[in-house]
Amino acid sequence: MAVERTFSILKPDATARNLTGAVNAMIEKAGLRIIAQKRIRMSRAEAEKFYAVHRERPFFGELVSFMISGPVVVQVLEGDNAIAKYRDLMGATDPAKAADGTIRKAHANSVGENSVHGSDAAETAAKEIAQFFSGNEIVG
Ligand code: FUP
Repeated sequence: MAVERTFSILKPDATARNLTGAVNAMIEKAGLRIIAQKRIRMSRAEAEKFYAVHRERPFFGELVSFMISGPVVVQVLEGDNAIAKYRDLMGATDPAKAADGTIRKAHANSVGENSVHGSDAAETAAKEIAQFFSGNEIVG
């Protein structure tokens, strides 16, 4: 299995409830290594750029407002098959549909306030990591 890197965000609903450590424990228990991490306040421009793929969707405005409503923790995760592994660990977008043992089942409030983001493919992972981290901030 290939060692991959993926981009993760602990969203404002997670930081507001002091869940950074609880989510990180689930990430590490799943065998993923947190090889870069910082707590930031996203600007509106950064959030709009990050979610540009969703700009025509009806929830875009609400999504951007939520992502800038409080601190987020941006991360780079590394491990075997990291992209799919983290998507599995996150669970379904809607926490009501998320499987037991997933981050969203355990912690998410709603489809919008769903605690975590994870890249969906290798190309998006590379692009998302590059938006928030420079090479010397990533220590594998
Ligand atoms: P996911 O890949 O599971 O994070 O989900 P999507 O890429 O489909 O959606 C990105 C974000 O848009 C979600 F995390 C939350 C938000 N969203 C909504 O607010 N409403 C929706 O109906 C779908 C997504």
